Amino acid sequence: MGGRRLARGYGGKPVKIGITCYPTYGGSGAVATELGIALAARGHEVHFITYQQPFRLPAFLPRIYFHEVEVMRYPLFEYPPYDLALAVRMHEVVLRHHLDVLHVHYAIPHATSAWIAREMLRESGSDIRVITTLHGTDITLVGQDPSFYAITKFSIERSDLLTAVSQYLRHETITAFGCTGCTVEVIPNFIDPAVYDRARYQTAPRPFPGDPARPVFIHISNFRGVKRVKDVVRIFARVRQELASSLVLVGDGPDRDDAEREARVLGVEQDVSFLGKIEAVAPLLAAADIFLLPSETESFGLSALEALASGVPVIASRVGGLPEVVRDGETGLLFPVGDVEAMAGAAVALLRDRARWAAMSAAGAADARARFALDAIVPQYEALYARP
Ligand code: GMT
Repeated sequence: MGGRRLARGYGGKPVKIGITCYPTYGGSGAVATELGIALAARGHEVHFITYQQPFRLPAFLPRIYFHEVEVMRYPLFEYPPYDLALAVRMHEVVLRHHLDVLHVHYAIPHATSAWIAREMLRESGSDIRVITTLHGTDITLVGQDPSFYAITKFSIERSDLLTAVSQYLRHETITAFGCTGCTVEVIPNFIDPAVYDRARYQTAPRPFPGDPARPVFIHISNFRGVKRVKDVVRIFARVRQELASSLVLVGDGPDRDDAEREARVLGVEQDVSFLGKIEAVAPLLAAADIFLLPSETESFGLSALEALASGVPVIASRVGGLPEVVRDGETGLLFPVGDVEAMAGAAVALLRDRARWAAMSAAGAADARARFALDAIVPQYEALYARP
C-alpha cells in the first residue's frame, strides 16, 4: 500500500476507536482496515480487535494497535465460543485503553459481542458507544437464516448507530429486520485515489505473463457461491471464441476448484491464471482491460469500485448496490444475473471499440474519485464518532 497520502488532519478532538472485522480476505475486512489506517493517519488512535492481523494492515503504523482474540480450545467445545472471547477482549481493551467507540464491521457476531461487552462495562459503571457497519450477507443472507435472524435483529437494534454501505443495503435492512427505533445511515465504501491509479503503474513491469497485446480480463473475490465464479470463466470462454485474450482470477475460496475445472472443461485453461490471494491488487488492476463481477448478489462491490478507480471498465450483474457504484453505459455495463452471453458479447464489442473503451476507462476513474474518494468518505465516519 505504498504511496498512501498523509492525512489532511482532523479538526476535532482525536477519538480512540476499537475496530472489529473479519481480518481475512474479503471486502468488509478490507474496508474496515483501510478505514482504520486512514483514521490513524488523521490523528485518531485505532485498536483492531480481531482473531488475526487484518490482511491489509502493514506491520507497523503510528497510532494503530492490534489485539488478538484468542479462543481457548477445550475437548467439550465442538464449537469454541469465539463471540464470547471477542466480547471479553473488547471489554478489556475498552477499559485498558479508554476507548470512546467500538466500530464493528459485519453484524454477526461482531455487533452481538459489542453489545455483550457494553453490558459488562455498564455493570462496572463504564460505557462505550457501539457503531455497526452492515456490509452485505450479514443482512441479505446469513442474518436472515432462521438460526441467526432474531439475534441479528436484536444486535443491530441495540447498536447506538448503524451504517450501511449502500442505499440498497439500507433498504434491505429495514425491509428484512424492521429496525425498530434505529436509523440506518448510508456511508459508501471508498478508495484511496493515490493507490488505485492506472497512470502510477504504467512504467512498472507488466504483472501478467503472455502476449502483452492481448486484452486481460480480471476477477477478484473470495470465491464464494454468490460470486458465480464459474460464470466468470464461462464469459471468458465465450469471449475467447472471438478474441485472443487472457483471464486472471485473484483470491481464493470454496468455489475455486469448480472454476478451475470449468476452465479445463471449456478448454481455456491455458489462457486462465488463478493467482490466489494477493494483498496489493492495484498494480494488477492497472494492467487489466475489463473487470468481471457477475455476482448473484452484491451490496456494494468494493472490488468493482477499485477496478473503476484503476480505469478498468466493469461488466457485472445488475443486482443489489452495484448500480450505485457502476454507472451503466458510462463506467461499465450491467446485465441480468447469469446472462453470460450478453456479458461476453458486450465485452467483445467494448474491446473492439478502443475509443469507447478509453472513454469508459476515463469516466470510471473520474467517477470513482468524484463520489468515493477516501478524503470525502472518512470524515463521514468521523462525524458519527463525534456525535453526542
Ligand atoms: O457479505 C459478504 O459476502 C462478505 C463481505 C465481505 O466481507 O467481503 O462482502 C460484502 O461487503 C463488501 C464491503 O462492504 C461489499 O463490497 C460486498 O458487496 C459485500 N458482499 C455481498 O454483498 C455479497
